[in-house]
Amino acid sequence: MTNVPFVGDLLANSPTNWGKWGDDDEVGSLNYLGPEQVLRGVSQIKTGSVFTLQRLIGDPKGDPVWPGRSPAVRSQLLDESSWDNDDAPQFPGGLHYADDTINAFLQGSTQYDALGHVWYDGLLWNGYDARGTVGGLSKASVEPIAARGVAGRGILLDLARFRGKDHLDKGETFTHEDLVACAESQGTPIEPRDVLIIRTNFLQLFFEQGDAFYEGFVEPGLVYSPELVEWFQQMEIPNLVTDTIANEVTSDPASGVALVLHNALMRNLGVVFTEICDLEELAESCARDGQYTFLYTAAPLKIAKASGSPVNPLVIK
Ligand code: UVW
Repeated sequence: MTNVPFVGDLLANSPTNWGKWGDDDEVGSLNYLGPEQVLRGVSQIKTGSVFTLQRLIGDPKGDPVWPGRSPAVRSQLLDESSWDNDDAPQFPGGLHYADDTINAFLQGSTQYDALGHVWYDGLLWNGYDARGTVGGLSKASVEPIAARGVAGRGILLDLARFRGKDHLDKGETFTHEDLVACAESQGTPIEPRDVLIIRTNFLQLFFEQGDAFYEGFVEPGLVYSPELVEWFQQMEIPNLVTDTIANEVTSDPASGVALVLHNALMRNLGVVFTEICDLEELAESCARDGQYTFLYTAAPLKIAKASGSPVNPLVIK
């Protein structure tokens, strides 16, 4: 641990998009998704097939979450048994109904991260003061992302299939060059402003291994390099979507720094992160018909001051 550099030193010369969309901006690279990008996404629709990318909350087989977080707990407050006695609410005409609550980490299921979710050096996206996160994010919360919504051309990059595997392995890394090669092998190159949707199928191991899944927890994923950060900036990538818990290799193999890309891409470039997606049905469909691009849409929940929000992204092919 002592030899691990401070992330701010590692990223000292890393580019930022701070100020690019004004001093008040809170949605970062989503600004790249204007009306023409929405129409470019719509132009990919060929058959009208719809795919939802959210994982089930309350899956009987378990909910994969970042270590230290716990899955959502849903509680039933009212059901038919509530009327077995006289203490249930009574309504004229005999109405009965079900009510329930959910107690959940906002980052404990398929989710959008707010741009203010991570930081270093006391500054978050666009240079906002990290003290503004105390008691809730006063800047760069998920609320402005939820208010604008996300729509554009999405491209599935099936890294597991590209590498001829069922799923990527613990700590397995890939670069932007691998993403480009994967897209070429699928027959459709990545274009500027594409929403990148990366399939590793790593979470299959969560369902196969149970508790052992968390032993020596290191997810596979994109690995930091200055060239990768530059590529994301030049390609004007608005949104990085994956089927892993944290969208990148957990610990940078070269430096040991945790979640470097959260800072290099999210904090510095304003690339919005979407995590813990279920891409299996979409990937099967893409492999079957060879169509890897589509309309991608998502609307996280409007939660004031929140650092993230559950979401059920929608893909239409
Ligand atoms: C952390 O930032 C720790 O996790 P995530 O982005 O997966 O919510």
